[in-house]
Amino acid sequence: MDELIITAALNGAEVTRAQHPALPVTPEELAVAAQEAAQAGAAIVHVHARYADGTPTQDAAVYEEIILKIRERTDVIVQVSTGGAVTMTAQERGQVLALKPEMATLTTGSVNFGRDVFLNRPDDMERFAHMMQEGGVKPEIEVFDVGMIAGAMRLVKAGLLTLPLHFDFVMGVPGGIPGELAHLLHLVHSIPPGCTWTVAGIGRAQLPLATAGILLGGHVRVGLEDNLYYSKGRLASGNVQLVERVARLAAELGRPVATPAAARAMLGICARQ
Ligand code: KMH
Ligand code: ZN
Repeated sequence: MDELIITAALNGAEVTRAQHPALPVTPEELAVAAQEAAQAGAAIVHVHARYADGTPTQDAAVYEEIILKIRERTDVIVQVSTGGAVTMTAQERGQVLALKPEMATLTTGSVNFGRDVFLNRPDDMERFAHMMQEGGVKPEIEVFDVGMIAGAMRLVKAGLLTLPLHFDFVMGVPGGIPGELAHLLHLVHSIPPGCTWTVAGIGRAQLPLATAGILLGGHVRVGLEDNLYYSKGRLASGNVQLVERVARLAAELGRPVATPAAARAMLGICARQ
């Protein structure tokens, strides 16, 4: 099996400081969090920009500051979000792609998201995919339900995405695919040969699905965006604790953890300055 790529989803757009006091929000906090996550074994950090008061934003200037500050500290892969927050328009969400980041998320379908709707119209997905293709940005296909794999394949057919793709199975969002092992197996068997995948279990699904991801030859995403708890009723101390647990599990299960350089090679990413 390939080395294990751990992604740390550091903050998300919807989680608040009130829910977790260690949530990184400012560019400086995100840079420190990225460095610590990388030291704990993360090869990728998935980041959402926020204004200083915690409000989510897709403002390219804020993302640029985050990326520059992370770059001063670590060579971890910085993956920005085109998903943004459920309250944002697609126009807002796409602003970050002007930076031509080395990696960005792309959700290939719409899904209920708790009491909200995470809307991804075909025109917007096509526009994001086109911008990523033009900018040499490696997409990570966010799959919140199984039909989104077919959504990605439509973009491949349209010439807007290129195989092999890298998928992230986000499992356990209320409204999306439940975080159960049987569903993970179905997702894994539904992607084309040669593609890579990672799994992000939401809430209590995080630990069992991370373990399954390690065993099945996939990769793993953990972090405060997806899960605030270390165990039932006990908040995680922060992103590092969640990353460290995956690195420990991987060591026990015989999967070495990938460095950022190894992850870039596996995913076909060219490092940016
Ligand atoms: N905040 C969610 C609505 C992504 O980063 O691309 C979307 C999300 C996915 O977090
Ligand atoms: Zn996200």
